[in-house]
Amino acid sequence: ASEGPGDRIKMRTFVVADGNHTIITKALQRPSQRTSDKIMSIVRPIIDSVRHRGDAALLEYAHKFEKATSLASPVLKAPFPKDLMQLSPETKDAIDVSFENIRKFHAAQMEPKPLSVTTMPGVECARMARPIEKVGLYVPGGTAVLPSTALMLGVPAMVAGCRNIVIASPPRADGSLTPEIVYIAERVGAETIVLAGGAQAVAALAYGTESVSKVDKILGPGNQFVTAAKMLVSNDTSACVSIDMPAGPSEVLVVADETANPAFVAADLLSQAEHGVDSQVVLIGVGLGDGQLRAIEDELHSQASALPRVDIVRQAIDHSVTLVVDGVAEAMDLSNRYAPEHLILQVRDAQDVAELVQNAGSVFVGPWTPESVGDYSAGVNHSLPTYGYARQYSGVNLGSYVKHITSSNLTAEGLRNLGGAVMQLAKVEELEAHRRAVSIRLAELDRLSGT
Ligand code: HSO
Ligand code: ZN
Repeated sequence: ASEGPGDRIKMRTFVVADGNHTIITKALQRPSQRTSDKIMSIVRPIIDSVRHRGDAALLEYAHKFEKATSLASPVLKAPFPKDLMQLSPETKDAIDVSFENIRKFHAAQMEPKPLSVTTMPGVECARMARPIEKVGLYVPGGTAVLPSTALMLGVPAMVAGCRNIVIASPPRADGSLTPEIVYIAERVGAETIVLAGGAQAVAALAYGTESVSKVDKILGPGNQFVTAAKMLVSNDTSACVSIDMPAGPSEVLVVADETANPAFVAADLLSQAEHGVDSQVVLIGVGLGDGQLRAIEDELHSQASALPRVDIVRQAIDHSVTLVVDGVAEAMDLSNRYAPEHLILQVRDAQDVAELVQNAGSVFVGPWTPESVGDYSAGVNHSLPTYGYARQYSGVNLGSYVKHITSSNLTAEGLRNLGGAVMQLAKVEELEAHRRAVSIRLAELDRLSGT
C-alpha cells in the first residue's frame, strides 16, 4: 500500500545471517526495466520523422513535448550569445573549479605516446590513440536540470581533442536553455547546441539535420525514450554511430559499520534517492546492532521529511533495502554481486576495503567523501554504468572519446622471420592470395640477395 505524507520513510531491513537468502537475492535484483515494444513503437516514428524532415521535425517536437511554442530555431551555433550564459559569480566559480578538476583528472588519462612492441626481430607492432572526430553529448532535462552532466561529457571530449562537439538538451517551456549549459558548451568549445530532448535529439545527432552535424558517437544518460533511441540508432548500420553504454536508473550502495556517522549514511542514501522515483539505494550494515540501525533509520526519516523532493525520495526509498551482515568481506561480496553504479565505504580502514571492490562504477572512500563530490567537482566522472553493467563497462572516461589504431612495420629480416608462419596459416585456411602476398616478397628478397 502506498504511504501518505507523514508516514515514516523507511527502508525494508533484512538480516543476512537469518538465512533470508532468497529474499536477499531478490532484494538485490533491480526492478525490471521496460525497454518494451511499446517504448520502441513510440520512439521509432519520432526517429524517422527527424531523419526525413530534419529541423522542422525537431522544432515541432520541442513545441509539442517541451511546450516551447515560442522557439523559432532548434539550434544554437557557436559563438553562443553572452546574454544566454548569465551566471551568478558563485555559480560561475563553482563551475570553473569543477571544470578544472575534471580537466586535470581526464588529461592524466591521456596516453603519452604510442605503444610500440617488437614481437619478433624485425616485426614492430604499434598502437596509437586518435580522438573520435564528432561526438554528440546528451544532457537531460526533466525533473532536474543537470549542467553537471554537460561538464562530465564535455570536458573529456575537449581534452581528447574531438573536433566537433554537439550538445543536445531539451529547452525550457519558454524556449530558453539553462544558462549554465550554454556557459559550459562555450568553455568546452561546442560547435552547436541542439534544443531538443528525448528520441528526437538522439535522431538529430545520429543522422544529422540541415543545421546539426551528424556525429560518430552519442554519449550521455537519459530517460527510457533516450535509451531506446540510442539502442535503435546504434543498431542501424546506415547511421554508423556508437553509444557510450546502456543506461538505467541511478543507484548507490553504502557499506557502513559501527564507526560510520548515522547522519552521513542517511544523507548519502538520500542524495541518490532524490534523483528519481526509480532510483535504488541499498545500505549494507556491517555488524550493526538494533540501536545503530535505529539511529540511521531516524536520520533517514527526519532528513528525508525536510527535503524539497520528499515525494520522489519516498517512492525511491519504498523499493530500497537495508541488509545486515556480520563482516566486511561478506558486505563486499554482496556489493560485488550487485555491482553498484556508486559505492560508498563508510567503514574502518576504508581505503583497504576499497581493494576488495571487483564491480562498481565509482567508489567513495571514507567519512569525508560524499557521493556529491564526485557528482560535481572532485574530478571523477559521474556518467557511470548502472543496472549491474559495472560488471563489464567502465564509466565515461578519456578512453570513451578515442579509438585506437594499430600498425605493423616489418623489415626484410622481419618478413623472413615471420613469413613461414603466415604462409602455413594461409594454407590451412586455403586462402592462396594471402599466401602469395608473402611468397612473392620472399622470392624477391632471395633474388636481391642473389641466393
Ligand atoms: N548521481 C548522478 C549524477 C548527478 N548528481 C548529477 C547530481 N547531478 C548519477 O551519477
Ligand atoms: Zn547525484
